[in-house]
Amino acid sequence: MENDDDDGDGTNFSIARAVSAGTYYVEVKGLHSGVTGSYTLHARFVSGGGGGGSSRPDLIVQSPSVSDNTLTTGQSFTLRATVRNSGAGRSASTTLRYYRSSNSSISTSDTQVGTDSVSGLSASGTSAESISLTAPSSSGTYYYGACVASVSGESNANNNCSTGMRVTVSSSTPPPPPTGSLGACSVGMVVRPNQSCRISGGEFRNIGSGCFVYTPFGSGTVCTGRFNLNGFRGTRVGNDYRIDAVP
Ligand SMILES: [Ca+2]
Ligand SMILES: [Ca+2]
Repeated sequence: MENDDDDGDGTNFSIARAVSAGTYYVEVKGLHSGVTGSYTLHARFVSGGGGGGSSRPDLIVQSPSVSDNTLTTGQSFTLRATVRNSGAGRSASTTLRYYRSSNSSISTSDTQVGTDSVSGLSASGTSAESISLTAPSSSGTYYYGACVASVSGESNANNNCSTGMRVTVSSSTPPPPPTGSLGACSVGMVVRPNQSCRISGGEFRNIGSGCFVYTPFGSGTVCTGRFNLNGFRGTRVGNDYRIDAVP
């Protein structure tokens, strides 16, 4: 890799070489064959230097993930990513910026949603980062990722963003309407929006827009013209429900 006989002081040699991680050998030979003698070898290692081509840092952002990719508006979730120094030289401390994007490509022109500090990393060093975020207030499809700010001497500053993690955001379910209980359900009873009546095992509740929930069958919503739930029958009239039979 390098050959030298007199760059050092006096009759010494001197070699300075930027190297990547690995094992290297220094061989010492006398200038004239057949001449022997003792020698002392001094070696000094400087990590990071940043000057040589192969000892430069190269930060990348790997393994982005979200704690949940189906969210409701305003829901909290966690975005994680790992910053890795894939170069041969030590990287200085820097900043990780988190972004929300409308497409799967994450760049620094996307909407920034938070930052994190990243400490200096040795070659091949990694730093796991995370941030707690809140889903947007509008439903839709979004992508989340992060970009690490480039550091001094970085060999490639065009690979500093992660891929985007897809997240689907839907409207959060509105809170249940206030109770207007009519007492026990009975034949002929008309249950208007936001009213309910008691039935064995739970209640029948008109939640408006022609839909009801019937808790003995779980929390699902039913929107129908006529229903017959194990003998509990009714008919939709506009947005009201008339009870036709109670088992
Ligand atoms: Ca980089
Ligand atoms: Ca984008």
